[in-house]
Amino acid sequence: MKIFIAVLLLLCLAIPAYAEDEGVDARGDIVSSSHYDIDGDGELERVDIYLASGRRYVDDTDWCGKGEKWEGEFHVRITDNKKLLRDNPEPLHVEFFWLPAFELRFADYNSDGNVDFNVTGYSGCNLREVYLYTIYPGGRVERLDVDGDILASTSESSTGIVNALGDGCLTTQHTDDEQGVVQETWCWNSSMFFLKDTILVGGEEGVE
Ligand SMILES: [Ca+2]
Ligand SMILES: [Ca+2]
Repeated sequence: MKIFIAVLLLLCLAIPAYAEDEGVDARGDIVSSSHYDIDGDGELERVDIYLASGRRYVDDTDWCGKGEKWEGEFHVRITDNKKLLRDNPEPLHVEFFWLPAFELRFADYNSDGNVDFNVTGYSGCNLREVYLYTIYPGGRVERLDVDGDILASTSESSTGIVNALGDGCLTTQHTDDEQGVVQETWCWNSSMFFLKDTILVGGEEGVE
């Protein structure tokens, strides 16, 4: 009888632990979770990037994109005090994100009053491509078009260092294998960003 009770107790203890593990698995689909007051009402909204379809796995094929990653279609969901504002159906333009999860950097890159963010996607062994998105006050997320490719160095995380200059222009830096560290200035012309200026800010010693 004592053994029976002991087994019963163990089972009771095991059930909540299992339920918690299930919860961890569900949260494992969230690639990025950040907070920002997107509508300027003084209350923070939550901005989640999640894997809408695809898989989380370890890519052990020998290439620069290997590692533990989420791969598939990523959506952006905005919630306000636990109420869903908008689950955006348009996927991000990124095929995969490496772990771990990350927080977004927010800024108004094109100075139109709506906050923006960026994510970076694989663009070869030494580079990431920076994708810019805007969030409208109701939660709609749209990509900000770019006439060309904005690049980031591989040392950056899944969100790149994009400096908003406050006049509709932004700067980014990346390492070019031949030139060294290159700084680019991109400016918004009311419909897309275009490359305004490129300067060399570091010699070949800056090459990663
Ligand atoms: Ca708000
Ligand atoms: Ca903006």
